[in-house]
Amino acid sequence: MAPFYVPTSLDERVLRPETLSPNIIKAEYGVRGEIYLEAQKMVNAGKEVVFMNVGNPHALGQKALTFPRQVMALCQAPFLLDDPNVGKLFPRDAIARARQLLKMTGIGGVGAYSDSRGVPGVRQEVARFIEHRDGFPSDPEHIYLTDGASPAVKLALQLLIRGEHDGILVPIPQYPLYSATVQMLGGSLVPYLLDEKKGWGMNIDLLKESVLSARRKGIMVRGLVVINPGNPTGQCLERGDLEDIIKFCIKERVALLADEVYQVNVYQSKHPFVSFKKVLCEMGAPYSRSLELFSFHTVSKGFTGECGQRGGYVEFTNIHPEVLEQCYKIVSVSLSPNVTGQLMVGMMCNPPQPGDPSYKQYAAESKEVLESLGRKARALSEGFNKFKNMQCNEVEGALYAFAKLQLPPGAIAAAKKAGKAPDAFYCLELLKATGMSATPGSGFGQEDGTFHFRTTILPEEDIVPGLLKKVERFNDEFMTKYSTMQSRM
Ligand code: DCS
Repeated sequence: MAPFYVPTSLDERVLRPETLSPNIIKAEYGVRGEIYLEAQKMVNAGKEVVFMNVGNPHALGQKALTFPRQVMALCQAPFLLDDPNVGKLFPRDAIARARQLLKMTGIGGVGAYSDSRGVPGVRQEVARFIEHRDGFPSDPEHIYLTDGASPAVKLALQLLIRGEHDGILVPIPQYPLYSATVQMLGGSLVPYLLDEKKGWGMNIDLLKESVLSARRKGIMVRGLVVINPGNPTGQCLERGDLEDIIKFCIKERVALLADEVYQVNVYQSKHPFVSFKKVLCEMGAPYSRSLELFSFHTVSKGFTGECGQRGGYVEFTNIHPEVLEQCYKIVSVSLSPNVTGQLMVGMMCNPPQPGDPSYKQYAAESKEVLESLGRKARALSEGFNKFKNMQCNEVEGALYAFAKLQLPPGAIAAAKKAGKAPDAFYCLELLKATGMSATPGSGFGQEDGTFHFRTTILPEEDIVPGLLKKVERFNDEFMTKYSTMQSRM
């Protein structure tokens, strides 16, 4: 007999769903939820699935830009730099950049922990990029490099949330990183609605109402999340909106979390991307000294699309110096962001310049990626708008089409019977019929009584027309089936 008690059933495990923190159980992440798991099962059963639920560019065929990968290859294998043939295999500027980056990382190269805030030289490259983009100074001391934008968002939320009485204003619909992280940190989500009829624009009056209603419940609103360009909604905010948001934050004493990870993914010229930092600086004092701003960016999107490399950054503006010290302490607990991701950030911020040997190829590759995304954005939204009971706002930016479904009561009843949200029911049927894995609007939050689904615009261009045809056929059949059911009910 064992000298200690051996548990015999799962009910005796230390860790069971009912013994976990309720904040873990309550957190939801619909982008990889039920539909995604079903899609995985279909793949395992040998069926063809197009994963349109995640904005994961390379997984859907977007090619890595040549220059950053050449530099990365040399940084990973620095002995190649001593090879007499290196000049035949790599362009001069890639070799020079690899040497420069390896100098920045020091003797340990990509194999050593870096400073917990990131490699100082790369933080300088980020600061120079921001200065060039916005036309205002940026201090590398106020930039932290992170493993993609996600940990940077988490860091800002950790600073803001002390408990359930601290609230964060999050757009509805939103990218569920926000709702899930607020939940996991034990804070309160304070939703504010985006206006679908106005191209998913922000309405400051609705924002104020949300703050007032939260305060009535004893919640102290400490942060506002704005995703621009929007995920899942695809809108690009106008400059005037940004000014209003900045004034609102200062007046209501909330910090602003500016999620600008899609700043390069803009497909029209009516609403070009402009950063919150730039607008804030242009508004001048006292605004420019008042707003507490966190700005996020990543290598996962844009024409780099390097999600797997996990590189991102946060720029802190007007954050109390002692809070920054606490931030440094917090990131130090995780030792170091991954170093290759940091180098990717450096190359995103400091690409080849005109006259450099790699410039032409870099410019051609990035232009091709963006133009193709623009064509796909238009094809999908225009296609969806032609389908029965479906409407989709223009995809002005980001990587997604977010279509509204007018579901017949018969479909809503069938979903209820199946124990599913109506748009999850639609997405599941869509997946089974077409192999297209989309994400239901319920995964992002939506106005009560409305239904949506999100697809990324990333699939390779030549499969888009075929995909649209399949969706149209499925959608027609679905809507007809459940409209007739409704009349028989
Ligand atoms: N912010 C927004 C608005 C995002 O859409 C994403 C990722 C992130 C932050 C975090 O990205 P990284 O951590 O990779 O920098 N977008 C997810 C999505 O909606 N589909 O795929 C990933």
